[in-house]
Amino acid sequence: MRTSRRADFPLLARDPGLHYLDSAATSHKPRAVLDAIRDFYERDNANPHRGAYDLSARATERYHGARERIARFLGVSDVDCLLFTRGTTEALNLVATAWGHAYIGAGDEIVVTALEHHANFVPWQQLALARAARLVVSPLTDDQRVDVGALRQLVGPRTRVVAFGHVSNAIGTVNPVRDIAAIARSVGALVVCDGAQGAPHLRVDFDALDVDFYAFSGHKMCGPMGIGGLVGRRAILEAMPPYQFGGDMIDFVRDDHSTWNVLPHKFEAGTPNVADAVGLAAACEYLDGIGLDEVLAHERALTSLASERLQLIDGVRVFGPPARERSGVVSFSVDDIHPHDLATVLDQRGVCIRAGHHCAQPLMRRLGVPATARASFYVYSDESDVDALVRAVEEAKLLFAAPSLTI
Ligand code: 7TS
Repeated sequence: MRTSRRADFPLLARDPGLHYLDSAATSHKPRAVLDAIRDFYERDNANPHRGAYDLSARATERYHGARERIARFLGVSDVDCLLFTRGTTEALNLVATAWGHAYIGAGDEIVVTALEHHANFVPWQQLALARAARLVVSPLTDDQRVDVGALRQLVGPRTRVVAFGHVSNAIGTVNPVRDIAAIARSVGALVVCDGAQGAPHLRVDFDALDVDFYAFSGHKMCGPMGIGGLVGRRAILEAMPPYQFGGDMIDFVRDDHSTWNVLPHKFEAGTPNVADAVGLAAACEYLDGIGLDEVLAHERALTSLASERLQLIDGVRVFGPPARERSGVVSFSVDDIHPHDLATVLDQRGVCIRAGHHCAQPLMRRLGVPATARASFYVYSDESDVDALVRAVEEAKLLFAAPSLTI
């Protein structure tokens, strides 16, 4: 088994008894990222793009340097087409609102899959409601993959958008992005990929991916909270109206109308989050230092081990495709124990898992469960985390089999 990088993560290093298995919700931050943020504030802090003084020019340089570094990480050659947002949620709302209200009309169809996180479901649902369009939910196979054959049947001449996740946060299914994009392209639909769980774990090469938009969150990939982005195709971004209005995003403001700045500024109204962009660039440097192939191999080894060992426990059901095909997620249920109760027992043993619908209620309905328990792994996880998880689930089973005992 590969070694973990726990020592690089101050929060984990200071608490050896903590088994953090909720990285799909947010990852921990390596020292290099924390140092980069502090360094920005200590040396270069100023509002970029505005001041005529050297310090502001340095802040501007740091901001654009960060954009270039993150673009390189994601395989984006047209750097100004990487727009910073607060994260995936804001990025997807940007597309659904700015693009959607410009191009979606009555009777049009928007296709999403039944695997989606609410952030890639509700904005499209609301757009469809506002424009009298139709939201079509593409079904899944029995092992919770996108049913590509069914999707092909669903798209047609009225399909304007196909929006889907790179990787499911709830069960770890990795989607065939190019196959889905090809189906969307065959009818001329916009291709939108939610990369919140893709960018942290898989090598993303935006230029080769054949999607129109790719959304991501920094905090799930070793970066800080409050920064993420949207990568888009230049022609589409230039033709789209802005999302928010204010400082930085204008060219001229007349009394009766305004004109817009060039990319990326047109979509970045207001003071940008420079420090966290710098932090995210450091996170990309950190992950590239490990290598994305190694990141995935490491977490898949742990995911396979955890899935195998959990499935040996009577009454445990693991959802989704086989572990070797998922990202670092094990979503499971234990007969007769509600996932919330399980998570509480595990927490008392220092094991942090997520219990609930994982912001994927359409998926939970299709699984026929209100919630699952989810353990998710990342670069700092190791075999001792799997041991602690399995041991704690076994203990929870014993506790709930003996109702007279209190937890
Ligand atoms: N899309 C996917 C696939 C996600 O996993 C998440 C967050 C989002 C969108 C939204 O990202 P945000 O950074 O804008 O919040 N997923 C989770 C999760 O699985 N548990 O907590 C947040």
